Amino acid sequence: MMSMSTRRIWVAGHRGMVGSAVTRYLEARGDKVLKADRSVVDLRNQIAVEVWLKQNRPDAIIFAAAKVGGIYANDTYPADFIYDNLAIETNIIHSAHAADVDRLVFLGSSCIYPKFAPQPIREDSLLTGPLEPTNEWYAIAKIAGIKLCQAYRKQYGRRYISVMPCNLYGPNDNFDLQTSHVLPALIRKFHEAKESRKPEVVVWGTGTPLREFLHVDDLARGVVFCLDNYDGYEHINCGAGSEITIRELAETVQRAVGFSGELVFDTSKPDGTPRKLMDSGRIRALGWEPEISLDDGIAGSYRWFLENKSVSPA
Ligand code: GFB
Repeated sequence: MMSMSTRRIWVAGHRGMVGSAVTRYLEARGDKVLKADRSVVDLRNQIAVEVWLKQNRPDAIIFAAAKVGGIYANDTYPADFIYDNLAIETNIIHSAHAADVDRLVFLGSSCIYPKFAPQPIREDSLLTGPLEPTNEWYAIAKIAGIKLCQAYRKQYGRRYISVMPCNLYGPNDNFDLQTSHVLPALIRKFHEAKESRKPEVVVWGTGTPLREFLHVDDLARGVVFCLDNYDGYEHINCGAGSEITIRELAETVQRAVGFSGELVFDTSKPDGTPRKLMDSGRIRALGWEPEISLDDGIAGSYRWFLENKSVSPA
């Protein structure tokens, strides 16, 4: 294990929801976080990434940079999701090796697993069946990221690992109604309906899909925990361990926001995968577990939205 006080860690994607949570956590522990703004390094540009990494030579990389979005964004911009993510992954992982960075934690998503994988989904379900069509472009890119880490481990002995989170939420989430994930979208919809005294809020799909939600601060602890304690070839799941239907989630957000109108389900919108609860037994056996309940996390996210909504896109 590296010395805690002297580590210089590059958090790629430090402005995003995951990267900013990891940065907060590392800095609170006394680690030195290296940051590269988009204006300095476009992560899709191979030369820019290679030059920056050779100049800065971090002790480790937390790879939280990605093109991300909810079900509509994934389904509508497949080229952006597959191209941007593949480019960012090949550039960072290859350049990390070229700059002799020996430790890297790549972050994926539970959508890498087959649409109808046995639940709860174990790590060895990867590549055992067809993917969910609304996000297969993103999923294929994330599977490629796992395989890149494994390839550089197999060929060069690099200690590159991959962590798969479930659906995430928290500070710095994207609250744009077209491109966001369900939880921030619902916070915004219920808040705006309450403010303008609308009689109803529209929830996409049937409300029956099940999702597993983890607060991003719990994930940040999990990622750094894996940096310090996990060095396996196989990726490792990091989830909350419980699931909730979209209808139950909508009712929970409704209560947190204090909206008294009706829920209307727009079944012309896709449901996506019916269920994706991960088996996080391996990371729990190593010693990590989530600490933030969904109720507390949603209340905190609503507060964050109220304090920051002027900077969120309409
Ligand atoms: O969070 P979400 O966009 O992503 O949608 P996925 C989850 C579920 O919530 C779907 C429903 O069944 C949506 O139809 N939903 C209801 C809504 N109302 C809304 C709404 O207002 N906005 C949104 N966005 N959804 C994503 C993948 O899948 O999950 C990504 O596309 C990634 O690749 C991410 O894996 C974690 O859970 O369906």
